[in-house]
Amino acid sequence: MREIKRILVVGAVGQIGSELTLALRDKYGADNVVAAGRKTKPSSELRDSGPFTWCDVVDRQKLDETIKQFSIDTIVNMAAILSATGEKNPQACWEVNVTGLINTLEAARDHDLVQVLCPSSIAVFGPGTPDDAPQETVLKPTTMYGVTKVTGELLCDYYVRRFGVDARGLRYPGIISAETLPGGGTTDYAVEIYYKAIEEGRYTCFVKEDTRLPMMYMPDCIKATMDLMAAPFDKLKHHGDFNVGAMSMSAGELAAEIKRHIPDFEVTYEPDFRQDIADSWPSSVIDSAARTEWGWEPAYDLAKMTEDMLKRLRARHERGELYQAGA
Ligand code: AKB
Repeated sequence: MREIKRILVVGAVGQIGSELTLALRDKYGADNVVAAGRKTKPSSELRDSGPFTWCDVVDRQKLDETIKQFSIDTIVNMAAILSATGEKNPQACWEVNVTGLINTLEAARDHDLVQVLCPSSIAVFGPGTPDDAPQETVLKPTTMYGVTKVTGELLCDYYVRRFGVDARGLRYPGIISAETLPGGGTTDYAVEIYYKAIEEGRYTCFVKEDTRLPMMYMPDCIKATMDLMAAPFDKLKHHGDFNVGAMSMSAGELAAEIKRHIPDFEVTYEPDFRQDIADSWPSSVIDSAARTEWGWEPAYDLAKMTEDMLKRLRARHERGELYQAGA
């Protein structure tokens, strides 16, 4: 496997991109990881800790120029429209998630890139998938986001087989984090609940109490992503579609865990259109392929994550940062 030297992270201002970029800068050197945003203003940490540029992954010409300008050999494509926003604007979801992905894969061919990382999601699953989703299973999603992610997985595998492109991806579960808020996903309630617990002591949850979904804490998400990027290509039997599990809990269990730290915390449940999306996804995933092929092992469970989330959010609250975050 050729060595990764200069990485472009597109979608770097988003929930995963913003933390992943900083972790990649630690590992590969700050000057070697270029963060690219589309229009959201980056945090000063992201902007000042290494190169920052503007690049919309849907714009192939701009992508090519950025690759040349910074001598990029690896792209991490974190640009995506998530499930809830995708239902409001399915065409934009297809455009960003599929056209953006094809641009990344074609750029990999044209510029002979070392690797491209193209994330997938548990949204590839649908009502016909078993509740504990196996690696190989029925992929018939009912959301446009899910349709784009199944397409993305198939495209990655096609480019690996047909053109020898090193394309990789994980099926992210709901990602919970204390720095950048997610935007437009169905699993967003699992992040918002912590912010509201700290700021207001109450939360109105948009899915039912017994809604159970696979989730993961951000440090595990970063570790999974970087471990997959570092895995020897010839050891991989799968490419764009690794299941990665960490924890699975209902909204009620999540609320109960927060209440152990904040006993007066009150949660009410008012399901909206996102309930149907959540109901179409499995409760948990079987991730034996990731464990066998590149040694995946999560470090955080619900209790450990909750302790850390509350500690971090309390510190941000004391610095007056949370209301600005808009949760
Ligand atoms: C969403 O809820 O849309 C995302 C996802 C599970 O990919 N967080």
